[in-house]
Amino acid sequence: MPEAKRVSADVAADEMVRLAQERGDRLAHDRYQAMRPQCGFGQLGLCCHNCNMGPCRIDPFGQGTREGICGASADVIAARNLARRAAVGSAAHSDHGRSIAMTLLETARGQAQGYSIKGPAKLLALAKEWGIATDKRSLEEIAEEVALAALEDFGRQDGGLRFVSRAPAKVQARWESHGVMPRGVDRDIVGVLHSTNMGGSNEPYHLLRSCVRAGLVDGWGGSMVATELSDILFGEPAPLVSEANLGVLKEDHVNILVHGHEPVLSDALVAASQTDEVMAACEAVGAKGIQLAGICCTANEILMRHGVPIAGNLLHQEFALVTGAVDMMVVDIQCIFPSLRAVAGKYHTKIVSTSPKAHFEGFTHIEFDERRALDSARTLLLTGIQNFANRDPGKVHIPTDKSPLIAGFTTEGVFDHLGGRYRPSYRPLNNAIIDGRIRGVVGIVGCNTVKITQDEAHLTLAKELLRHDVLIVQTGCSAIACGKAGLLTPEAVELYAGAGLQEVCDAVGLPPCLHLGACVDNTRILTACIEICREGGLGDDFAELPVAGAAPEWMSDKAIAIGFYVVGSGIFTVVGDSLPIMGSPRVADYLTGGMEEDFGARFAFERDPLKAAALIVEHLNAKREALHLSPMIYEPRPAETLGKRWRAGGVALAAV
Ligand code: NFS
Ligand code: SF4
Repeated sequence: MPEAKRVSADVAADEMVRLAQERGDRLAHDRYQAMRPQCGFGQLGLCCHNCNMGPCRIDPFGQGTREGICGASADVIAARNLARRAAVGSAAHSDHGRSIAMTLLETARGQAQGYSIKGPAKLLALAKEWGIATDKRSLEEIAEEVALAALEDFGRQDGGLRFVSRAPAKVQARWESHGVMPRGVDRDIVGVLHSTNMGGSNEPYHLLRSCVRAGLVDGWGGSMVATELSDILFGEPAPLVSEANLGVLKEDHVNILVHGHEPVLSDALVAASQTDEVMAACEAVGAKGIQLAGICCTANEILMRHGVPIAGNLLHQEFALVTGAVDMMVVDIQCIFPSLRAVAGKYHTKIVSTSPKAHFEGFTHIEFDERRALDSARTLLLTGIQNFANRDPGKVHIPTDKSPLIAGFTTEGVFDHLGGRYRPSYRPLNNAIIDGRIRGVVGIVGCNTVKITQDEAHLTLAKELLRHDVLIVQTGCSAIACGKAGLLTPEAVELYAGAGLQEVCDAVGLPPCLHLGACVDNTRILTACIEICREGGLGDDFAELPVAGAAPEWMSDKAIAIGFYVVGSGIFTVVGDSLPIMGSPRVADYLTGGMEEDFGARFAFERDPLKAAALIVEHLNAKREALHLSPMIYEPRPAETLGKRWRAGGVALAAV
């Protein structure tokens, strides 16, 4: 009998899974097993319920129905479904961006309690970029105008998004010539919903172009607004040390988890948790203090700005509850399982929803109001502290596993390190690529999924690329996966990096995988690529750079939107599970082939992380060759040395 697949590559998760089994808790992987076999029509993208004459489904083998009742083909149905999902993902990131812009506006107007402008340098830089006057004006006056300008891009009808002008001219030219120039965030998302309404667009390539546009308004619109304005409001992240995994929970502390995405709430919770009142309340219930920790992207947000430790990524939301030590989980929006109600029901954990945009049956709803942020945060914390008394010590089981990590890298900050403190520049990075020490830069991002062993694809792909001298940048649940596994530490250099990458990282003390933040911060990868182009020597188009993207365990529609803006911007991207379009060979061929001619890059679908790594290395090599770069200085590190202290024999460390 084949060995049963492990639920997780993470030992702490394993421990929780075993405990959950003993206790009869049903978790996501149990529900996944019960769901199998999953509907093949849905997986292939061949099910349509866009009107009430349906639902219609197309027989992928060409023997049954070949068209919907309205006559829609497999190609149309697959492309139309994909466009809708890209629009949903883009809407999620963009609405998050809108919240940040609104909070910045309220802060500037003195209407938001407890927030202030913590990233003045970023504010001034953005004001300059957007032609907003800064002379003799207060930070608040400037911030008000910047926030209003950002909000304008949501409702803009024409003229193009402000951030589009950041993109290299060749990238913009491709968008123009293929009719996907992003116009306005809300407009282009609504546009997809309109086109995919019954009897709307029925030409697959037109629909696929609208997927690209829906992605672009995310990456160059909503998400970029979220990143830039979060830096202004909450401060620009700087490298800091913290920890990740369930071992960060403390038996003698009130453990409060924040889960979700919008940092507006989590940032206020961090501020409110440091008051004397909160400490006194902890003491009153017999707790030594309060331990805040994060799940999913809100975890990344407060990690990179405050060093708050990470409890885990997507699938850890349930594992954390099985510890019996979580007194409250505060959720806002996105990636939150409604199952938390049932899992928490076996424990004392209080699950509190806070966003006006997301209510959950059975969760306590305490709405968060950013105008009274500190009061709201205080109420939430006191609720959690009170619940400490209800903990059943007999059920408490906290795994000891946790790993140190470094987080808080940004486009502006990271290369300060490479360039030395007084010479912030991308020159050293570009040179390391040009000289053949670093093969290229790859973003490994995205989710967890129950369909494969949690974290395993992220880790295998990362290690395989590191041994090929690839510098890795990370966000989202992928960054958390690597954080839990110790890859976000300088020590990982010796354990996994090839000799060239070792030289570069060792010279400046960088980890080989750089944590750039939450999923909206994938835009930092775009802006880093802009800087690489600007620095010179590696081409002036994203499509020329030896860079790539990967989302080996993707599950969310947000990942589809990200995929489209990354590929649509000219960056080759490998996703694990194929996009749900395989029932249409024409759509699949375009995404994995024809798209390159139009947009400078294509998708690849590859579930095996070693094969995905091979595709990426091959791609980086091809780009290097096209740029006539030097051959790599060192052979790839032998696979059998991974995880062991290693240095290429007899190689002198060259100055970087
Ligand atoms: Ni990104 Fe972050 Fe995680 Fe996936 Fe969900 S938390 S926004 S969508 S699961 S990486
Ligand atoms: Fe069927 Fe066409 Fe209606 Fe879709 S839009 S459900 S294919 S009739």
